[in-house]
Amino acid sequence: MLTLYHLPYAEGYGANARKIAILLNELELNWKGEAVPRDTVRTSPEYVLLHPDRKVPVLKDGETIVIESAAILQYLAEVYGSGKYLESKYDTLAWVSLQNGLSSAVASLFHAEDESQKTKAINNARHYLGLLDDKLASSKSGYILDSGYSIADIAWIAFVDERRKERLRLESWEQFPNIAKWQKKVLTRPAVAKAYEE
Ligand SMILES: N[C@@H](CCC(=O)N[C@@H](CS)C(=O)NCC(=O)O)C(=O)O
Repeated sequence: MLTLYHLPYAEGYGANARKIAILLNELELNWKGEAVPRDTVRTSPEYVLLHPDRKVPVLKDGETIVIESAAILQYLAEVYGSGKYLESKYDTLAWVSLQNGLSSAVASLFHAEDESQKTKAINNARHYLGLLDDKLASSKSGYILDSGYSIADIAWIAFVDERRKERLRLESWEQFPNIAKWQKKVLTRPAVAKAYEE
């Protein structure tokens, strides 16, 4: 049984934990979620032993603890998927890594203290969305990598949602037409839909 530590639903399940829930569902693994209150994540002396930067997600697999969403996605794809969803390995990992740019921009937006910092963060986030949109424009599979659906799609889809659309002051995802088309395709996958219900 695998355990995914995440923030409680009421505090926002969290895009990073959702990435892992999607992949656990895609791989049809036997797993359970364990909600950790934000206070515990931030202050408990035990939690810092799990994750030195006091973040979720954390995956527990028997005695093995894996932290950081990118590492967890790779771990699951390699250990339980025999490389499934990690076909063009280094290109896939590059796009998982590029997604961090969007995560950082969204985090700076959250912490922005004035309008100028907000604008800077929004422009930075849009820059990363632009990279994704351009990449999708030339995709042969309709997913990020020409080789097909991968953990890169999973990393990005978790951040392409209503909440972030509003924060980034986008009227619609159609402002990035290739992202909008890709979003519809990815959201129809049962494993993805299920991770939004959990
Ligand atoms: N680089 C980390 C980022 C994880 C992260 O930012 N998690 C947020 C929730 S999505 C968190 O743990 N926040 C704890 C807090 O707000 O104290 C990853 O990719 O896993």
